[in-house]
Amino acid sequence: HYSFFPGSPVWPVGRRDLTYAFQPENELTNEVKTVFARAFLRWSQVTPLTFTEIQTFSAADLKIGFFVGDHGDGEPFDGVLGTLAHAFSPTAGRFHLDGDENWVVGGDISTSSVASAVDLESVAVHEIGHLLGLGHSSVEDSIMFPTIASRTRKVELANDDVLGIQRLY
Ligand code: TQI
Ligand code: ZN
Ligand code: ZN
Repeated sequence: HYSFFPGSPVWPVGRRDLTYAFQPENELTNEVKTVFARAFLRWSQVTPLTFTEIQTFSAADLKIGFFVGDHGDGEPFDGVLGTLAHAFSPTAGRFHLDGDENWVVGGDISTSSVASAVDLESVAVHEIGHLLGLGHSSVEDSIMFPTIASRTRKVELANDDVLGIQRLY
């Protein structure tokens, strides 16, 4: 079953057309940015929320960046595997990914020869759930289940994810 953060924080009415931006120093390719756009779309399809990329990082509601090791927020990344990414509850909007992971952006991760490959879209869909106010779920098929099998792609919202987000929004 789905869960919320303590106190069930959400993006308030009046802040439901959300903007996002990428840390400019990361210089991400359009292919990578498209993965995030697809991940946002999955949540916008089942909520009244919209997500629009803007170029002014400081002005964005949701701030996305790849970082390595200690990056100044008290939750350092740890190299390959372990922590892959973290995102904070509403309305913090910070979404950080571990730049040391072997991120898979396109192609079939199940046939990747890299044992530590991690599917970027799967992690993005999960972390956006956190950004919007979902905690972890006990339903194994759900996006918000706290573990994912290695070299697995899981990007489709389960019923449990939809029920949870529609209770919040
Ligand atoms: N990062 C953890 C996560 O996002 C960080 C975390 C632990 C957390 N407890 C939390 C974030 C409570 C918010 C609230 O769950 S992770 C997965 C999964 C991670 C793990 O790097 O371990 C995914 C990130 F589910 F696959 F294990 C993304 Cl999809
Ligand atoms: Zn961080
Ligand atoms: Zn999580």
